[in-house]
Amino acid sequence: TKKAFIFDLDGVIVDTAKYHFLAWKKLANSIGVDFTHTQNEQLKGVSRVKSLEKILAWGDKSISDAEFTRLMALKNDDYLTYIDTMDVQEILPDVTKTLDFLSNAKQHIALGSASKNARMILEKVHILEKFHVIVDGNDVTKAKPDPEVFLIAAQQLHVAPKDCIVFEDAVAGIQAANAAGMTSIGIGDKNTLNEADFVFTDFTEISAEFLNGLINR
Ligand code: B16
Ligand code: MG
Repeated sequence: TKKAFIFDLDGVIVDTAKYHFLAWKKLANSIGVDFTHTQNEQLKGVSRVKSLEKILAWGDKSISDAEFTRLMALKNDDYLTYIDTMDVQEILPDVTKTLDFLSNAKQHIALGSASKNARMILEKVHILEKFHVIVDGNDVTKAKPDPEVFLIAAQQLHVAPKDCIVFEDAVAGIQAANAAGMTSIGIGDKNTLNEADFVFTDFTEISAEFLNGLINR
């Protein structure tokens, strides 16, 4: 049967974490809160609202709802100035090759991201049309590790969760894929992503034989 391959965006297709870092750091510093690379790592796969909540907690700050909304908008406006500079060169190694391989093998291809800017980013790097279904931060009520984002993708493609394969760089994303009953493939560090069914450093390590094995399972 035809399988569905669901890709996370940040950390899998492109490295937008570096832009999130710059925008969160500027925002945190503007309210007198420190922001480090280690903290940025902890925001991977985490929604925008949850990210600001964490930053405020780290800085021991409490603010009004109106201020919270204002800071969220400020961060996103700044983040979008970086996104605006993105082009095809920002696609991570062998991602396009993998998408094309799966497309030639007549498999379903979906995006499952926490980002509300996902469509815009895919457009900027010119791969929007490679996705049959896009589920992002605008479509979900429950963030990863809840499986909602991946289950909606499966449902829209009419593919059973057991026939879905998820590529994820965040621990919460691997947990979401596992909770959905899907095959989870970690992209990144083996120790960090040890809950995944398979882990690869990046797509250059994923062979055609491996992908065919998943397709024909
Ligand atoms: P936005 P993913 C996630 O993308 C990022 O990893 C995370 O750092 C970010 O806070 C989240 O998207 C929300 O992004 O502010 O653009 O809505 O890894 O799920 O593709
Ligand atoms: Mg990610």
